Amino acid sequence: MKVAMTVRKRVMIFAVMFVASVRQAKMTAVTISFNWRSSCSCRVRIALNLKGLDYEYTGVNLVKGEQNSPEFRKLNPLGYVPVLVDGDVLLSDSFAILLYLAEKYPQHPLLPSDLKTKAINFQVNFYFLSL
Ligand SMILES: N[C@@H](CCC(=O)N[C@@H](CS)C(=O)NCC(=O)O)C(=O)O
Repeated sequence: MKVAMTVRKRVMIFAVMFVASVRQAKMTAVTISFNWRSSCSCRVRIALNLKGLDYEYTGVNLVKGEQNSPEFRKLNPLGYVPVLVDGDVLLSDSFAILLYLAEKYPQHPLLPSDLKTKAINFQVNFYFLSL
């Protein structure tokens, strides 16, 4: 019962953050290719919005298999969203993108400055990525 409540709470938090990120979407130099159902894509968009960065996004319809198109495979040969293009930087993998954004755009930090707390944050991230 306690576990079910925790999952429900996590889903609610995720839903609220997703709605907030969609509402704040703007146009700019940073481009992200994503799918609206992809949680990996959503967390990158949440980070872009938390940092107040303008960005342009391109939808990739995973159900229609657009991730397998030759055009998209040029961006990510593995065929996964999200993909971020920032100038001459082309990155895939949401965590790599988050770490890049954290360092390139230091405003509104995504990570705590305290090393111990930051390490715990990495631990939680890697744990969920390995599920
Ligand atoms: N480790 C990658 C995983 C990316 C990933 O699994 N993306 C899924 C959507 S959540 C995808 O693009 N799947 C393509 C497919 O299923 O063909 C990340 O964090 O970005």
